[in-house]
Amino acid sequence: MMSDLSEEEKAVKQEQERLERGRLLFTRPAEFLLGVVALKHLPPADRVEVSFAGRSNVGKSSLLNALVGQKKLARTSNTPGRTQEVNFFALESKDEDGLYLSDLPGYGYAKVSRSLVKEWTKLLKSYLRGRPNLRRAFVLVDSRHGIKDSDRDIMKMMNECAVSYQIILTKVDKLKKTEQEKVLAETKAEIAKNVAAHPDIIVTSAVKGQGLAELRAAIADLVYGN
Ligand SMILES: Nc1nc2c(ncn2[C@@H]2O[C@H](COP(=O)(O)OP(=O)(O)OP(=O)(O)O)[C@@H](O)[C@H]2O)c(=O)[nH]1
Ligand SMILES: [Mg+2]
Repeated sequence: MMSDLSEEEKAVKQEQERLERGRLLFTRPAEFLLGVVALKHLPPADRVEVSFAGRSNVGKSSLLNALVGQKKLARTSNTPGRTQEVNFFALESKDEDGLYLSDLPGYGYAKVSRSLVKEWTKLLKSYLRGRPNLRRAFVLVDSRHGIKDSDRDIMKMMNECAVSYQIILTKVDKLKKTEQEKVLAETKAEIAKNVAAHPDIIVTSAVKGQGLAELRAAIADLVYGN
């Protein structure tokens, strides 16, 4: 007779199923829904939403495109501060509830005027505060630079707005393995003090595809429950 699976085998199988659920979720067609500059234009809060925040040029739009497997869904650019609205993308399904992904305006770009920064902060704050279906904000951090003060400001804002968030390290294809490990350890140590931060950090490369399966699975956990 066949013996039952060991605990370890069970855990491996569960993780495989989790990754598969994430993969399937992202086989849905993704569509650009709309870009909003004011809150009154937000789409109805009737489905799970996750958002992507981070400094200008950190790779938010690139990561979104890589996640959904479409090169040009979200506009990427070499000009920091390109995405100036909250852009919404929808993953629709005939049989299941939909999912919204939102691409937030980048922050921390020195060359924008103070009044523009003020506008963005206002938009961001009211979005974070007034979005009941926002299940998690991913805060993207460039793995070459680690957490910066402007990231700390955003995380503080998320804390205050009771939005739970998770750090994603981006562009790890630019780092050697030892450098990756170093920035991961430093980032982990910093967020350990923070209760609103998810303890797991997802290490990604939009270019090489690293971490995408894990990120898709993390989003699927939010859609379907653990
Ligand atoms: N090597 C490498 N480059 C990347 C990666 N992700 C993004 N980039 C590059 O980084 C630059 C900025 O990427 P975007 O995705 O436009 O960044 P963003 O965070 O959306 O920028 P804003 O909309 O201006 O806030 C582009 O030149 C991308 O090609 C990555 O994983 N690896
Ligand atoms: Mg962008």
